[in-house]
This record gives sequence, C-alpha cells and structure tokens, in this order.
Amino acid sequence: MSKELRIGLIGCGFMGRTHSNAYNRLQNFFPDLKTKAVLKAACARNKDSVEAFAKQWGYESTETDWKKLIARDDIDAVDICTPNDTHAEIAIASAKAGKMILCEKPLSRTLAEGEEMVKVIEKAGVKNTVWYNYRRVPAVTLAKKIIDSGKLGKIFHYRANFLQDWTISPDVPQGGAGTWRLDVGAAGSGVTGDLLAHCIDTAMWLNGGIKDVSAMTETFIKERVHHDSRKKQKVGIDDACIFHCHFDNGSLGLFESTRYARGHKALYTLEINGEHASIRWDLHDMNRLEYFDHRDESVVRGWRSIHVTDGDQPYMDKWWVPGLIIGYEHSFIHQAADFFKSLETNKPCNPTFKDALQTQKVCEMVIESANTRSWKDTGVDW
Ligand code: SOE
Repeated sequence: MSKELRIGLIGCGFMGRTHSNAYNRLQNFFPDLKTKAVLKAACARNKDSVEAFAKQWGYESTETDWKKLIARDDIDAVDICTPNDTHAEIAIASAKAGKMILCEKPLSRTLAEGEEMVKVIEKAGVKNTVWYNYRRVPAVTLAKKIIDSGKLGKIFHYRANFLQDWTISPDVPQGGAGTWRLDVGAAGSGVTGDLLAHCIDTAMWLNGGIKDVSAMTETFIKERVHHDSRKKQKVGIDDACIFHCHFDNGSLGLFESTRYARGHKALYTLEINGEHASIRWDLHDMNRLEYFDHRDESVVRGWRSIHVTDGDQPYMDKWWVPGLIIGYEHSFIHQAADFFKSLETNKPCNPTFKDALQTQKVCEMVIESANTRSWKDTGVDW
C-alpha cells in the first residue's frame, strides 16, 4: 500500500459504526488495495461521545463542528453518517472544499435537495458514492450477475418488501437520536425514504428504470411527543407504504414497506420472475440465493438454494473458506473496498450521487402519488 485516503467521518451513530468498521477491515481483507484508509477525524456535536467513539474505532482526532472538519487540509474524504436533514448542506460544503464524499442513504430528504447536491458535486468533479449497502451482499451481487447473463429471460415481475415493527407503540417519540426517523423534518419521509429507498435502489440496479408509480401510504399514529418540544405534535411521516409500478423493460413491480408488521425486525425480501427462471433473496438468510430454472429436467426441477460462500462467487474469495458465512457488516466493507478500488481504476463507485438521485425521483413520486391518489411518471433516467 502506498497512498493514503484520510477519512473524516461525520455522525457517530449506528451508520458511523458500520462505516468505521468497514474502513478498519480493509487492510486485513483487501490487502491488494493500493490506498490505505486513515481514520483521521470523527465528528459529532457531543464532545464526550465523539471522543469515546474515536477511541473505540481508532480515529486520530475529533471535531464537534462539521464545518471545521471540512476545512481541514488533512481530510481527503468526508463520510456523512448524520440524519437526512444535514446530508445536503454537508455534501455541498464538502464538494466545494474539494473533498471526496461518501454519503449514507438516502441521498436527501427531497428531490429538490438531491438535484442541488448532484449539480454541485458534478461541478466540483469530486469522487462520490451513496451507501446503498444491500447491493453488495454477495447473494444480491450474484443475482445481478445471473440476471445480466440473461438466464431469467424476459422479466415479468419484481417484488420487494421491507418490513419492521419498531414504531407500533404510540410512546415512541419523534425526533432526537435514534428516533429522528419518525420526524419528517429530519427524515423527509418515513418508510419510503428509509426502507423502500433500499428496495428501489436494488430494483433499478437489477431490473432497470422504474417508469411510473401508483402508491398508497398510511400514518397509523397521527401524533407523537416530539423529543425537542416535549409536546405532542402531528406525525408527518408515512408509517407504511405500498406501491406498484412499471419498469422500463415492461415488467411489473410491487413494493411494500411498513414499521407495523409485528414480528418483523428488518425483513428485506425480493423476488424476480422471468420467462425461464426466477430468483429470490431474503435478508434473514442473506448468504443464500434461491433460484428456479424451468429448463431443468422436470423430475428434478425445483427451487435450489445456493449457499453463496464459494471463492468464485462475488466477494467471497476475500473471506473464509467455502461454506462459511458472512453478515450484514460485510456489505459495507465491500462498498468501502469498491470505493477504494474506484480510486485506482478512476471509474465511478456505484451508486453515485447521480444514481441515487434516480431513487430519489421514485421516492418523491411515490409520496406524490399517494397524496394525490394518482399515477405519476418518475422521470427516472437509468
Ligand atoms: C431503519 O431501522 C434502518 O436502520 C435503516 O435506516 C437502514 O438503512 C436499514 O438498512 C435497516 O433499517
């Protein structure tokens, strides 16, 4: 390893941990990378917690003001792990300061914010990526390879769910650490931007652009105490969202997400049905890809469960030995590795801000469709 990429991470919550873990693992598991990750600075508003975080994850220094972090000459790349309402401001300032940017999903709260971000980032010409991590689960990456090889034939259906149950109690507040996802001001939307954004990103990557959408949303709990005001306030997010759509390739899509599916903590599933074959994947059994091929001899035809752990399957040559599994955190390690690799090849590390803006277009039209009870064209350019 010769070069260094000095990272400044902003936001030290759940995503701050997943990204920091990713940088820390690169040297061990991706030793061929020519650039070394240097954890230069971590930034969060609370001095004590950012110092504890920096110590735990190996950052050399801390900041409590993100503007100071961005102004530092010893930072090459800014990693944005803050709530959605700060993504645009931080990303735009970072691009203007000439920093590379790795931004946690979703890109932005609204399409307008996302468009502004893309405009500034493209003008600055800085390297960028958005952490839609599920693309880099080896079984999902394998699904992409199988689809691209044409094995499924013409695609008819794409189906995805992302189900949770953590907001069923009316006592869960909106706003504040951990629960900002319930505050429309901080999050922009509810399950649409938080969970369906993942499904949409994966779907367009696997199956091409989404042309138009028809959606419905529901807010089951209309008022919640706000962390800041300590008063009950109207809830502005969508608690649940269901939409269907047409893809550019003529297939039909069906998507559902909710935080009210009792018994489901984080169940992301997807299924694709083609003329010759089908594929399905389930986050709770994430090392497996299920595959059905109608061309198999009829007496043995059936769903196969492919254990994606062999060295010739995506990313798996970097890990243990065939048959041994990896987990959720590895999807982030793979994205970090691909970003570092992209510095060598000078190719984009997808999804870039521009790609993530396409997901933002779908999310915006999903909400718009639900609000107006009508079909909406997404304007996606895939
Ligand atoms: C929400 O609970 C959440 O943490 C999302 O914000 C993540 O993006 C998703 O991967 C898991 O669920």
